[in-house]
Amino acid sequence: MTEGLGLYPGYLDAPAQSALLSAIRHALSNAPLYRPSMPGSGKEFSVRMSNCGPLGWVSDRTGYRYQDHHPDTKQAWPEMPPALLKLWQDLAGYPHPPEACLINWYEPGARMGLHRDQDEAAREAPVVSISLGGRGLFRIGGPKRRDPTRSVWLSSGDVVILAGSARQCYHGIDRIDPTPASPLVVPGRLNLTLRRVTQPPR
Ligand code: MD6
Ligand code: FE
Repeated sequence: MTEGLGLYPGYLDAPAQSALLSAIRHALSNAPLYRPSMPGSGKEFSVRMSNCGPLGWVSDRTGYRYQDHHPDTKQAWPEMPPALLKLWQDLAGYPHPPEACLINWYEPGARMGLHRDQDEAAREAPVVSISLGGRGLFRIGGPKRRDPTRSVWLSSGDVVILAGSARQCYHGIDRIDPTPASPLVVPGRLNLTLRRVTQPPR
């Protein structure tokens, strides 16, 4: 067991998933998915990304960072849907609102290598993740890359929280089940991760 890992299978019911999908589609109509690239090599990610909220996580040749605008359109990120603020309030156990919602889109065949979320100054805040559509095989290990890992399929409506020591653990998505799953009509998976980025005022 990993201290601080919270798994909430089926946290969002079908109507809540559909409503959230509509809100995310609306955000993506203003802030289209783009294909980020790796710092240094410039190799493209297989996952496409966008964000909503005051800040968004981006990656390009020059590095990983949070910024307040879309890298292609240069427009401010769209507002965070109220349903996501509510979900964070209900689950995060953290007294300040999230500032970024990273939107990841996986086509079948896309994956996300083992990584740690480390670009946030508010390191004691959890990261809350919500899955929609096709299943994804989530793998989580320990604080060192070589630590043993375990895997769990994440389905539409599932929520994962990385808090406490789990917040520092390596994790990734090995593969996507190509079977189309509601509320999406196409094969693929959406994942939303809510983050507090800046240190709250004190
Ligand atoms: C994904 N998730 O589920 C990738 N990060 O597509 C993450 O990278 C992640 O699920 C931090 C906390 C929870 C996560
Ligand atoms: Fe992550």
